[in-house]
Amino acid sequence: MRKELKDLRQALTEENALALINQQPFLSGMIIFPAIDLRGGRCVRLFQGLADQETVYHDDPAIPAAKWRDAGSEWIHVVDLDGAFSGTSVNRSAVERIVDSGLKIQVGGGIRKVEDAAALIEAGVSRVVIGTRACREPAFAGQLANRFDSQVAVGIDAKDGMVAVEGWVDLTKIRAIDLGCQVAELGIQSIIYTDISRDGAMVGPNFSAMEEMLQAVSCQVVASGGVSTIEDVRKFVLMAKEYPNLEGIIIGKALYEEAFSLPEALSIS
Ligand code: AMZ
Repeated sequence: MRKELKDLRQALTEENALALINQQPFLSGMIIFPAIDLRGGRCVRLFQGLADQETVYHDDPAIPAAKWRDAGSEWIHVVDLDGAFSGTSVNRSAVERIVDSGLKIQVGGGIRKVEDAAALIEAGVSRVVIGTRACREPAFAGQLANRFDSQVAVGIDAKDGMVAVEGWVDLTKIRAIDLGCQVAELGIQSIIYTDISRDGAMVGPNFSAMEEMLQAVSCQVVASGGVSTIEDVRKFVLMAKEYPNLEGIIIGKALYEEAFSLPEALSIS
Protein backbone atom coordinates (compact mmCIF):
# COMPACT_ATOMS: atom_id res chain seq x y z
CA MET A 1 0.00 0.00 0.00
CA ARG A 2 2.78 2.43 1.00
CA LYS A 3 4.62 1.72 -2.25
CA GLU A 4 1.47 2.32 -4.31
CA LEU A 5 0.94 5.65 -2.55
CA LYS A 6 4.56 6.63 -3.20
CA ASP A 7 4.22 5.76 -6.91
CA LEU A 8 1.01 7.75 -7.10
CA ARG A 9 2.61 10.76 -5.42
CA GLN A 10 5.53 10.62 -7.86
CA ALA A 11 3.17 10.36 -10.82
CA LEU A 12 1.27 13.41 -9.64
CA THR A 13 3.48 16.15 -10.99
CA GLU A 14 1.69 19.42 -11.57
CA GLU A 15 1.39 18.65 -15.26
CA ASN A 16 -0.20 15.25 -14.59
CA ALA A 17 -2.55 16.75 -12.04
CA LEU A 18 -3.74 19.33 -14.59
CA ALA A 19 -4.27 16.60 -17.16
CA LEU A 20 -6.33 14.65 -14.62
CA ILE A 21 -8.47 17.70 -13.86
CA ASN A 22 -9.05 18.24 -17.56
CA GLN A 23 -10.24 14.65 -17.98
CA GLN A 24 -13.05 15.53 -15.55
CA PRO A 25 -14.64 18.15 -17.75
CA PHE A 26 -17.28 19.29 -15.30
CA LEU A 27 -15.86 19.08 -11.78
CA SER A 28 -14.49 22.38 -10.54
CA GLY A 29 -15.28 22.64 -6.82
CA MET A 30 -17.35 25.74 -7.55
CA ILE A 31 -19.96 26.33 -4.83
CA ILE A 32 -23.64 26.44 -5.75
CA PHE A 33 -25.49 28.85 -3.48
CA PRO A 34 -29.28 28.43 -3.63
CA ALA A 35 -30.82 31.78 -2.72
CA ILE A 36 -33.49 32.64 -0.18
CA ASP A 37 -34.64 36.27 -0.35
CA LEU A 38 -36.65 37.37 2.66
CA ARG A 39 -39.40 39.95 2.74
CA GLY A 40 -41.91 40.20 5.58
CA GLY A 41 -40.55 36.90 6.92
CA ARG A 42 -41.40 35.02 3.71
CA CYS A 43 -39.28 33.53 0.91
CA VAL A 44 -39.77 35.70 -2.20
CA ARG A 45 -38.11 36.62 -5.49
CA LEU A 46 -38.09 40.10 -7.00
CA PHE A 47 -37.73 40.90 -10.70
CA GLN A 48 -34.55 42.99 -11.16
CA GLY A 49 -34.71 43.85 -7.45
CA LEU A 50 -37.86 45.96 -7.84
CA ALA A 51 -39.86 46.13 -4.62
CA ASP A 52 -43.21 46.10 -6.45
CA GLN A 53 -42.42 43.02 -8.57
CA GLU A 54 -42.51 40.26 -6.01
CA THR A 55 -43.40 36.57 -6.20
CA VAL A 56 -43.91 34.71 -2.91
CA TYR A 57 -42.60 31.12 -3.00
CA HIS A 58 -42.87 30.03 0.66
CA ASP A 59 -44.46 31.59 3.74
CA ASP A 60 -41.93 29.75 5.89
CA PRO A 61 -38.29 30.13 4.73
CA ALA A 62 -37.32 27.07 6.79
CA ILE A 63 -39.07 24.97 4.11
CA PRO A 64 -36.78 25.91 1.18
CA ALA A 65 -33.79 25.83 3.56
CA ALA A 66 -34.56 22.20 4.44
CA LYS A 67 -35.26 21.44 0.80
CA TRP A 68 -31.87 22.79 -0.37
CA ARG A 69 -30.12 21.02 2.51
CA ASP A 70 -31.78 17.69 1.68
CA ALA A 71 -30.86 18.17 -1.99
CA GLY A 72 -27.18 18.19 -0.95
CA SER A 73 -26.34 21.89 -0.70
CA GLU A 74 -23.57 23.01 1.61
CA TRP A 75 -24.41 26.71 1.55
CA ILE A 76 -27.42 29.02 1.29
CA HIS A 77 -27.29 32.67 0.20
CA VAL A 78 -29.83 34.73 2.14
CA VAL A 79 -30.88 38.33 1.47
CA ASP A 80 -32.88 40.34 3.98
CA LEU A 81 -34.63 42.52 1.39
CA ASP A 82 -36.44 44.64 4.00
CA GLY A 83 -33.01 45.17 5.54
CA ALA A 84 -31.47 46.26 2.23
CA PHE A 85 -34.33 48.72 1.59
CA SER A 86 -34.45 50.13 5.14
CA GLY A 87 -30.77 49.99 6.13
CA THR A 88 -31.15 47.80 9.19
CA SER A 89 -31.59 44.03 9.71
CA VAL A 90 -35.32 43.22 9.74
CA ASN A 91 -35.82 39.50 9.12
CA ARG A 92 -33.64 38.35 11.98
CA SER A 93 -35.94 35.55 13.25
CA ALA A 94 -36.33 34.17 9.70
CA VAL A 95 -32.52 34.18 9.35
CA GLU A 96 -32.25 32.28 12.63
CA ARG A 97 -34.74 29.69 11.38
CA ILE A 98 -32.57 29.20 8.29
CA VAL A 99 -29.45 28.90 10.48
CA ASP A 100 -31.26 26.06 12.26
CA SER A 101 -31.19 24.08 8.99
CA GLY A 102 -27.54 23.37 9.83
CA LEU A 103 -26.23 24.70 6.51
CA LYS A 104 -23.57 27.36 6.07
CA ILE A 105 -25.43 30.62 5.65
CA GLN A 106 -24.24 33.73 3.85
CA VAL A 107 -26.44 36.74 4.66
CA GLY A 108 -26.70 40.25 3.23
CA GLY A 109 -29.15 43.12 3.49
CA GLY A 110 -29.11 45.97 6.00
CA ILE A 111 -25.77 45.09 7.59
CA ARG A 112 -24.33 48.58 7.98
CA LYS A 113 -22.61 48.50 11.39
CA VAL A 114 -19.91 46.37 13.02
CA GLU A 115 -22.43 45.27 15.67
CA ASP A 116 -24.88 44.05 12.96
CA ALA A 117 -22.17 41.83 11.47
CA ALA A 118 -21.00 40.62 14.89
CA ALA A 119 -24.56 39.76 16.00
CA LEU A 120 -25.25 37.68 12.88
CA ILE A 121 -21.95 35.81 13.15
CA GLU A 122 -22.72 35.22 16.81
CA ALA A 123 -26.12 33.82 15.78
CA GLY A 124 -24.40 31.19 13.60
CA VAL A 125 -24.20 32.91 10.22
CA SER A 126 -21.06 31.77 8.38
CA ARG A 127 -20.53 34.87 6.24
CA VAL A 128 -22.04 38.36 6.17
CA VAL A 129 -22.34 40.38 2.97
CA ILE A 130 -21.86 44.15 3.10
CA GLY A 131 -23.22 46.20 0.20
CA THR A 132 -24.16 49.84 0.72
CA ARG A 133 -21.70 50.73 3.47
CA ALA A 134 -18.79 49.03 1.69
CA CYS A 135 -19.48 51.18 -1.36
CA ARG A 136 -19.94 54.40 0.60
CA GLU A 137 -16.96 53.73 2.87
CA PRO A 138 -14.62 50.98 1.60
CA ALA A 139 -12.42 51.36 4.70
CA PHE A 140 -15.35 49.95 6.71
CA ALA A 141 -15.11 46.73 4.65
CA GLY A 142 -11.39 46.63 5.40
CA GLN A 143 -12.08 47.08 9.11
CA LEU A 144 -14.56 44.16 9.06
CA ALA A 145 -12.13 42.01 7.07
CA ASN A 146 -9.48 42.63 9.74
CA ARG A 147 -11.86 41.55 12.44
CA PHE A 148 -13.87 38.75 10.80
CA ASP A 149 -11.48 37.53 8.10
CA SER A 150 -13.23 35.31 5.52
CA GLN A 151 -16.53 35.63 7.40
CA VAL A 152 -17.14 38.92 5.66
CA ALA A 153 -17.76 39.45 1.94
CA VAL A 154 -18.59 42.56 -0.05
CA GLY A 155 -21.71 42.60 -2.23
CA ILE A 156 -21.24 44.57 -5.43
CA ASP A 157 -24.50 45.02 -7.28
CA ALA A 158 -24.13 46.61 -10.69
CA LYS A 159 -26.23 48.12 -13.44
CA ASP A 160 -24.30 48.65 -16.68
CA GLY A 161 -21.08 48.24 -14.69
CA MET A 162 -21.93 50.91 -12.10
CA VAL A 163 -22.63 50.13 -8.45
CA ALA A 164 -26.18 50.45 -7.06
CA VAL A 165 -26.88 50.71 -3.32
CA GLU A 166 -29.75 51.13 -0.80
CA GLY A 167 -31.80 48.23 -2.16
CA TRP A 168 -30.55 49.02 -5.69
CA VAL A 169 -32.58 52.21 -5.73
CA ASP A 170 -29.57 54.53 -5.69
CA LEU A 171 -27.28 54.23 -8.72
CA THR A 172 -23.80 55.58 -7.97
CA LYS A 173 -21.04 56.78 -10.30
CA ILE A 174 -18.65 54.16 -8.93
CA ARG A 175 -17.46 51.45 -11.30
CA ALA A 176 -18.05 47.92 -9.98
CA ILE A 177 -14.56 46.87 -11.06
CA ASP A 178 -12.92 49.80 -9.24
CA LEU A 179 -14.78 49.01 -6.01
CA GLY A 180 -13.89 45.31 -6.38
CA CYS A 181 -10.17 46.09 -6.70
CA GLN A 182 -10.32 48.54 -3.81
CA VAL A 183 -12.00 46.20 -1.29
CA ALA A 184 -9.81 43.26 -2.34
CA GLU A 185 -6.76 45.39 -1.56
CA LEU A 186 -8.28 46.20 1.82
CA GLY A 187 -8.36 42.49 2.71
CA ILE A 188 -11.81 41.37 1.58
CA GLN A 189 -11.52 37.75 0.47
CA SER A 190 -14.79 37.37 -1.47
CA ILE A 191 -16.97 39.60 -3.59
CA ILE A 192 -20.57 38.72 -4.43
CA TYR A 193 -21.07 40.29 -7.85
CA THR A 194 -24.65 40.73 -9.04
CA ASP A 195 -25.83 41.96 -12.40
CA ILE A 196 -29.07 43.72 -11.48
CA SER A 197 -30.74 43.71 -14.88
CA ARG A 198 -30.36 39.90 -15.05
CA ASP A 199 -31.53 39.24 -11.48
CA GLY A 200 -34.81 37.32 -11.30
CA ALA A 201 -35.24 37.84 -15.03
CA MET A 202 -34.38 34.33 -16.30
CA VAL A 203 -32.45 35.76 -19.25
CA GLY A 204 -29.01 34.24 -18.63
CA PRO A 205 -26.02 35.69 -16.75
CA ASN A 206 -23.74 38.49 -17.88
CA PHE A 207 -20.75 36.22 -18.46
CA SER A 208 -18.51 38.92 -19.94
CA ALA A 209 -18.98 41.26 -16.93
CA MET A 210 -18.22 38.35 -14.59
CA GLU A 211 -15.09 37.49 -16.53
CA GLU A 212 -13.92 41.09 -16.37
CA MET A 213 -14.35 41.13 -12.58
CA LEU A 214 -12.58 37.76 -12.23
CA GLN A 215 -9.63 39.10 -14.20
CA ALA A 216 -9.47 42.41 -12.36
CA VAL A 217 -9.57 41.42 -8.69
CA SER A 218 -7.14 39.49 -6.52
CA CYS A 219 -9.89 37.90 -4.37
CA GLN A 220 -12.64 35.33 -4.92
CA VAL A 221 -15.84 36.19 -6.76
CA VAL A 222 -19.33 34.72 -6.42
CA ALA A 223 -21.44 35.35 -9.53
CA SER A 224 -25.09 36.23 -9.18
CA GLY A 225 -27.96 37.16 -11.45
CA GLY A 226 -29.60 35.53 -14.42
CA VAL A 227 -28.73 31.82 -14.12
CA SER A 228 -31.70 30.23 -15.85
CA THR A 229 -30.61 26.94 -17.45
CA ILE A 230 -28.32 24.05 -16.57
CA GLU A 231 -26.24 25.19 -19.56
CA ASP A 232 -25.56 28.48 -17.71
CA VAL A 233 -24.28 26.43 -14.76
CA ARG A 234 -22.08 24.39 -17.07
CA LYS A 235 -20.60 27.56 -18.60
CA PHE A 236 -19.72 28.87 -15.14
CA VAL A 237 -18.11 25.52 -14.27
CA LEU A 238 -15.89 25.89 -17.34
CA MET A 239 -15.17 29.49 -16.37
CA ALA A 240 -14.16 28.30 -12.86
CA LYS A 241 -11.52 26.10 -14.45
CA GLU A 242 -10.06 29.08 -16.26
CA TYR A 243 -10.48 31.40 -13.27
CA PRO A 244 -9.95 29.50 -10.00
CA ASN A 245 -11.10 32.62 -8.12
CA LEU A 246 -14.68 31.99 -9.30
CA GLU A 247 -15.74 30.73 -5.89
CA GLY A 248 -19.36 30.01 -6.71
CA ILE A 249 -22.65 31.02 -8.27
CA ILE A 250 -25.97 32.03 -6.75
CA ILE A 251 -29.13 30.50 -8.17
CA GLY A 252 -32.55 31.83 -7.26
CA LYS A 253 -35.56 31.94 -9.52
CA ALA A 254 -34.42 29.06 -11.78
CA LEU A 255 -34.61 26.68 -8.79
CA TYR A 256 -37.98 28.02 -7.59
CA GLU A 257 -39.39 27.79 -11.13
CA GLU A 258 -37.82 24.31 -11.48
CA ALA A 259 -35.97 25.15 -14.70
CA PHE A 260 -33.53 22.47 -13.48
CA SER A 261 -32.95 20.80 -10.12
CA LEU A 262 -30.37 21.60 -7.46
CA PRO A 263 -28.96 18.01 -7.49
CA GLU A 264 -28.47 18.41 -11.26
CA ALA A 265 -26.47 21.62 -10.71
CA LEU A 266 -24.49 20.12 -7.82
CA SER A 267 -23.63 17.01 -9.83
CA ILE A 268 -21.83 19.01 -12.54
CA SER A 269 -20.07 21.52 -10.31
O1 AMZ B 1 -33.14 42.94 -4.75
C1 AMZ B 1 -32.75 44.02 -4.26
N1 AMZ B 1 -33.37 45.18 -4.49
C2 AMZ B 1 -31.57 44.04 -3.39
C3 AMZ B 1 -30.80 42.93 -3.02
N2 AMZ B 1 -30.99 41.67 -3.37
N3 AMZ B 1 -31.03 45.12 -2.83
C4 AMZ B 1 -29.96 44.73 -2.12
N4 AMZ B 1 -29.82 43.39 -2.24
C5 AMZ B 1 -28.77 42.58 -1.61
C6 AMZ B 1 -27.42 42.71 -2.24
C7 AMZ B 1 -26.51 42.36 -1.08
O2 AMZ B 1 -26.47 40.97 -0.85
O3 AMZ B 1 -27.24 41.84 -3.31
O4 AMZ B 1 -28.60 43.07 -0.27
C8 AMZ B 1 -27.22 43.01 0.10
C9 AMZ B 1 -26.69 44.39 0.35
O5 AMZ B 1 -27.41 45.01 1.39
P1 AMZ B 1 -26.86 46.40 2.01
O6 AMZ B 1 -27.92 46.80 2.97
O7 AMZ B 1 -25.56 46.09 2.65
O8 AMZ B 1 -26.72 47.35 0.87
